[in-house]
Amino acid sequence: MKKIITYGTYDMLHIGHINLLTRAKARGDYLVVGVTSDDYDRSRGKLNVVESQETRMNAIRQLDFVDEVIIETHKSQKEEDMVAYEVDEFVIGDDWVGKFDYLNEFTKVIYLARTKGISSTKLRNEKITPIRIGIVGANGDARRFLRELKYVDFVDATHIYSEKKKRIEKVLEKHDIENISLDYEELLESDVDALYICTDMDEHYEQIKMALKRGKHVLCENPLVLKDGEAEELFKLAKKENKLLLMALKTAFAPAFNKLLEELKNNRIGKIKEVRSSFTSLYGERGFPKKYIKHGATNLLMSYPSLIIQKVAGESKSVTFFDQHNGKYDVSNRAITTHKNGVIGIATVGIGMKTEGHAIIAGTKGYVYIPAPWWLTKEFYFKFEDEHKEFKFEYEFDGDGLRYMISEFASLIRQGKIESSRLTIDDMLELNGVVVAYNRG
Ligand code: C2G
Repeated sequence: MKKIITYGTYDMLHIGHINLLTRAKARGDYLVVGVTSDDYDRSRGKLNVVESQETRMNAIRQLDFVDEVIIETHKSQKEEDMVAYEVDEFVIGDDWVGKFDYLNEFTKVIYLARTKGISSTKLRNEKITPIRIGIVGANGDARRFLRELKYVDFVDATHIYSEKKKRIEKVLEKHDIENISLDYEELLESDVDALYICTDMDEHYEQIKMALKRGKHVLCENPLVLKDGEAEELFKLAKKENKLLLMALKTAFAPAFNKLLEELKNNRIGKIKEVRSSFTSLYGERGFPKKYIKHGATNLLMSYPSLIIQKVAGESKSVTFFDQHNGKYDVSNRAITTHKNGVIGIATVGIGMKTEGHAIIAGTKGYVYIPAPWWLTKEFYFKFEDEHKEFKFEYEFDGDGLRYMISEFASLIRQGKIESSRLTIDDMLELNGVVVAYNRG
């Protein structure tokens, strides 16, 4: 039996894909098709894929001449698959000529002519209506968001709102935004589909509530809200309105971070016992305004270390804080959480204390080490008692990483989903809950 393998994203499956797949099948008896995972596509810079990995895989499964559909999650997988599936030929379109010659070591590499005049990009350009986003707040976060937005197609910042006109003007120096509003109501009246909220954290609760009530999807900077019950109320409202409410926590959507979570499932470090992570930033030295700094280390930073603890350890049972206060706000804090599965979480934050920003996940057989800054996850190491067994994963983390988050936000909206599997509503309630528990005192 002659086995053929080919790979692709197959976004908006079209005649070009079908032609390639039928010709691939005709070269042998058994056709294996590798469909790229969403994270793998994001890690290789394909941020504009419209359909989810499940939709794309299902479309390929419907083709009766395809014998097996697998998921492609990382760059070196092709070599591994050639051996695992005992492949006779690797087939791919000639837009890749030369790029896969290295696979000749494992199997025969065939480049087939692409079908002219059709592509997923062309279909997307014809069929996709861009999502219109309103920026709420005109500060450094807004500028960073707009810089990264350029890397994601079909999402346009069409409006910006701030009460301070001067601040809007500063944003407009570098970014073209058609409509400006000095009044939040006016923005909500407009035809934007979604809002990116990056105002002072005290304003989030009201702004999110108003936006959801007016039928807007919301991406909001962390922490989402500060007081008991607010997050629960807002997620309930989002569900009622069938709108997406997502916390802007970029790490949750980074390809390497998601790969790390996937790798942890294979039990290589044994049973996980402890997750330790920190995030410190001397905002005073970095010139941030006093108004911002006064929120304290926990409000400003705790969502990040809580994220990795939540994703690895799950639901918590208790939280104890060890904070250091200067009389006005907490300059540092350590939150120790116990979790239902027995894991201990140790999250350290500081704005008046500096420490290494790494994360460690400790298990009974070994540990994972993510070097600083772990929240811009690029690489991570599996380490063991026997240091020779150590191995490393390496990924790209482009720009500020917001592009991965924006891409996820847009693709969820397009798919009509109101929850992300990478940052679920339960995840957000748990990690916002740590901030709320501290504020409660
Ligand atoms: N294709 C084609 N004709 C077109 C468009 C695409 O023959 N008009 C082929 C591509 O050459 C590729 C396959 O269809 O062999 C899937 O294309 P994409 O979905 O664009 O996937 P791609 O990014 O090329 O994936 O691991 C992933 C692969 O390396 C390539």
